[in-house]
Amino acid sequence: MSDALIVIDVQNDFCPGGALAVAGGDEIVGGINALMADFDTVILTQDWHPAGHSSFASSHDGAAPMSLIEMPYGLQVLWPDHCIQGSEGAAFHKDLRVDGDLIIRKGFNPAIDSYSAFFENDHTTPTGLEGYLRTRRIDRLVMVGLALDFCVNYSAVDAARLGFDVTVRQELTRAIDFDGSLQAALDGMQVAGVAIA
Ligand code: VGL
Ligand code: ZN
Repeated sequence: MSDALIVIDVQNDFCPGGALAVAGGDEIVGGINALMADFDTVILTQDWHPAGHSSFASSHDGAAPMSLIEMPYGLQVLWPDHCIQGSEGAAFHKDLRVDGDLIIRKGFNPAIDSYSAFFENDHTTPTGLEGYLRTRRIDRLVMVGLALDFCVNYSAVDAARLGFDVTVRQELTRAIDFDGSLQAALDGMQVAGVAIA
């Protein structure tokens, strides 16, 4: 059995100056690059939405960014347009090492958002990452990246539920921290059995 580093969404739109900027999002790049050297397997994820994605406030008449909407799969935050496929905002931070083993894209289904690297937000449509890890006999995961309270949180909780041993290295993450989302995420990860280091 072995381990993998999963680097979540270190993309321009989540860094200062981006469309959905996370404060200090760019500060973690150097530390993540250094940590990659400790892992045989490095996996990067990339938020990858088509224009007009249903998670964008601009796709819903009169909806303000950061408001909530009821979707068929549950409550969804409506975000500013971000990480549109092929755009500069969707590109990885320019200093991030991208010579990992696998890049997994998510959020490309127009009707369902996908915070987690494992399942879309309906919690059932898989991305395929679980199969990749299991067939490569990887059972321990370390997660870093953006944003701690959304995509890192959802990925870590899903991985723990699937039976992986999961550690989030909090100093190599940054949070959006919107409406109590950071504390809720920390509590939820703890309940799910995720180690926060
Ligand atoms: C993310 C909101 C919308 C993230 C992605 O990477 O945490 N957050 N899309
Ligand atoms: Zn997104």
